[in-house]
Amino acid sequence: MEQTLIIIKPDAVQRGLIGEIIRRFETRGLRIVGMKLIQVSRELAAKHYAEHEGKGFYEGLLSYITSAPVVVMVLEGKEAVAAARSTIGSTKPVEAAAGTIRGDFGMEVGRNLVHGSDSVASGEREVALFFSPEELIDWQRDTDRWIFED
Ligand code: ABT
Ligand code: MG
Repeated sequence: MEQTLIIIKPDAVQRGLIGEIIRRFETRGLRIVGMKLIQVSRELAAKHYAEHEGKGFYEGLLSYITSAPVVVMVLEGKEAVAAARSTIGSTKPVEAAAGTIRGDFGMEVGRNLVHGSDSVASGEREVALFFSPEELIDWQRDTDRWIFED
């Protein structure tokens, strides 16, 4: 089953939006298979954002993501990556559609509240970076047949 890594970033945690953000993914129909509150180290942040190393915003990105605790979650479901990205909204919050997390709560790209993996391959890489296999729970949710056709 497809998995995506979600990070509820420091600004969202500081602003008391953890519950609101989890609620949106839960009600969308994605199943939570892993979840924890962590302080991201510089080493982990550098691995997660390796593709942006050398870019102008890289240092700011690392200091932002390491500045306060974050909630990391693994969400599972058919097309979980695309579903999570559409719930999150565009990278630039001012361009994000109303009704998305960034469109409803964000103003700046450097304070964009939440991360979701951008492809199935990124999802696999990022889940393995943040979670050990024992931290992920393979469980059956009774409502799944009312959310997914098969
Ligand atoms: P993430 O979910 O954080 O990966 O954001 P998203 O995938 O929507 O956007 P990408 B392109 O992956 O950007 C990663 C982070 O880098 C920041 N950024 C990006 C800038 O500050 N300036 C830029 O010009 C670009 C392209 C925003 C993203 N996250 N944060 N914070
Ligand atoms: Mg990204």
